[in-house]
Formats: sequence, C-alpha cells, structure tokens
Amino acid sequence: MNIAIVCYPTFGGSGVVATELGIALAKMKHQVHFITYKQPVRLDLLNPNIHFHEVTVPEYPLFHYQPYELALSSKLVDSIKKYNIDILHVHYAIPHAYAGYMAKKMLAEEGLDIPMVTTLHGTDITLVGNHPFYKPAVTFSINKSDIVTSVSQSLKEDTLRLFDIEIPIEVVPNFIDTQKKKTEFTECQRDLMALPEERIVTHISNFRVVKRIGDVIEVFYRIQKQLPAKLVMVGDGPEMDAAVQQCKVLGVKDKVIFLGNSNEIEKILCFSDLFLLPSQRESFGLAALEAMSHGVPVVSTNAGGIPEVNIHGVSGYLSSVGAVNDMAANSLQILRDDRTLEQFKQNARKEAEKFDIDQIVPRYLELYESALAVI
Ligand code: GMT
Repeated sequence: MNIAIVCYPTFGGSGVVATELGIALAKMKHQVHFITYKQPVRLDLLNPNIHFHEVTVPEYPLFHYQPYELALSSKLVDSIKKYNIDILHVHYAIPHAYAGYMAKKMLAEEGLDIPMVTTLHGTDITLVGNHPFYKPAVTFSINKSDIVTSVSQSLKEDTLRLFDIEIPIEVVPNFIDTQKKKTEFTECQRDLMALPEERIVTHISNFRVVKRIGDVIEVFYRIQKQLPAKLVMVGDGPEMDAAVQQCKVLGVKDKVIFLGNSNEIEKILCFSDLFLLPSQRESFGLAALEAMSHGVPVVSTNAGGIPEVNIHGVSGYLSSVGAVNDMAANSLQILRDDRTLEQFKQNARKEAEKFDIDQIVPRYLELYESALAVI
C-alpha cells in the first residue's frame, strides 16, 4: 500500500505515534510518505520505504498569518498524484483533517477518490479544537473523514460529548515496540545521574501548563525529604523557567537535573525508578507507556485516558489532579524497598506489553483496508 501520513513533526505524542506507525508500516514493506513542514524528530530516513515531503509556506509580507493549511492541501494533492497514494492518514485534527478534506475534494474533481483516516490525539479535541473559533471546522472535518480513530476510550467519550459527531469513532490505543527497547539497549548509565543509594525519579513532557510541572517538583520535594533521590526532567517548554526557579526556592536545585529535549529517552528510562505524570489532562499518556515499557512504575493523575494505561496498585498509582501529598505518599510506597520496587517494575512492563506494536499496528491496517473497500 502507498500510505501518506500527515502529523506534527515536533517532540509531542501525536508526532511520535505517527512516526512510529509509519516506521512499522515501512518495515512491513508498505511505502510510507510523511508530508509535513519538517522531518519528524524520531524519523530515520535510512529506509527505502520511507519518504519525506516537506511542506513549505512561502513568506509573503501581506499575510499576517502564513496560510499553512493551503500549502499542506496543495502538497497533499501533488504528492498523492505523484506517488499513487492509496490512503491518507492524518494525525491531529487541527488543521490536518481540514487540509486533508480539501485535498480529497480537489482530487475528486479529477476523478481520484482517496480515503482519509483521521486520528484524534487529545489536545485537538479537549484543549484547542472545541474553542468556538475552531469548533465548526473541526466538527466538519471529523465528520467528513472516512474513518475516525481516537487513542483512548476516554478521548472518544470527550469527542462525542464536545462535538456533534455523525460517524463512528474507533478506539485504537497508542502502542510501543516492547521488543525494540529490550534488545537495543546495552549499557546502563545510571552512575552519571545518581549515587547508588539514590532513587531516580523522572518526568518527560513538553513543559506546557497542562503537564503541571509545578506538581512534579512538589511531589519530588516530598519524596527527597524521606529518602535519597534525584529528579531527572526531560523536555522543554513554556514552564521551564518557572520550574528552575521553583527548585531554587524549595532548595532542591542540586537534586534536579534538567536535560532538555532528548532523543535518548530509552537510556534515560533505563535508569529510572519512577515516572511522574501529574497532568491536568491527558488523552492517553504516551510518555507513561514508554516508561512502563522500560519497567518504570508510574505515579500519575487519573485524568482522561491515563487510567486505561496506568493501572492503580499494579503498574503504579493514580491520584486526583493537584493531589501532591497523595502522589508523594504513593511514590514513597513504591520506592520504599527494593522488593516492592522490583514488583512494581515487573508489573509496569507487563501492563505495557498489552500495548505492543504487533497488536496495534494491524488494527490500523485493517481500518485502511476497510476504508479502501468502500471507495
Ligand atoms: O500532550 C502532549 O504533550 C502532546 C500531545 C500531542 O498532541 O502531541 O499529546 C496528546 O497525544 C498523545 C499521543 O496520542 C497522548 O499520549 C497525550 O496524552 C495527548 N495529550 C493530551 O491529551 C494533553
């Protein structure tokens, strides 16, 4: 199959899922064409079945806002024709589903019928998409998709509650290549981060307000009062400066390591003992799944789809949003002794295996086949 994938190429869950899906499909000998404004961060182009087509938006001084959707839909029309694309898969509704629909209509004028699969990821529905400025266009482009998927049951319910949806939504959860992580990692670099007696607590995100970075530090502050520990913060974003300042005020700046954005998530998770995810909202929590796949237990909130991934009392614990004392108590419960920690690590890994790539990617392929069958 010739498959076109549209996604955000930045550090962020939806782009990571789209990229990993494309890589998996390419391994299965499908031709995968990524169409986006930059090479996706996790995309390695050293695969003959993977192609990248850059969308460029020419700068013109008349425009206060450069029209990306227009450039994307034109690029889609060109690429779909040039590479005989069979199916278009857009990740994140805004503006990808909208641009995809416009491309579909343009192609239909030329007698080409291309099915479009739209995958909803979370913020396109819960944070941005239901703003009155976007809502009519988002509702329209979801309804005009041939197939719509959401990454969790919770996100499906949010979508049905917030929008007038007229087509079925298939839940296809996010996935992880559990085998890849096992075999590719060879050397644990724990010693670089912490003393042998210290527990290593990790957080990975794009440091947006919704991630409640302040709660990560508050929880860690309480943990390190009870046992020797380090906090490794991975990622970057708007809350970074406030986080650094908070560490100074709480007197823990020597125990917190800010690594910035990293492509070495596997190495970092390898030496982590606990992952914190105190988000306000989270449609799925891909970072938590990545942690669990490395055998790292998760202390998180119970927001959105997180309870579908992190199982309370098994792979970690869930608390209400903002309940930092509860999250700290849960963390200490996991970290208190080696035997308990080991049990949680094993459970986390086992739960992650339920989301293995081999089980989830075929579900996308089945959806592609069924979309093609009705065209
Ligand atoms: O929340 C982020 O950090 C990025 C965001 C995105 O749109 O890329 O993530 C969303 O999609 C991920 C992949 O499906 C999910 O794992 C995240 O839970 C979801 N984020 C939110 O719902 C806030």
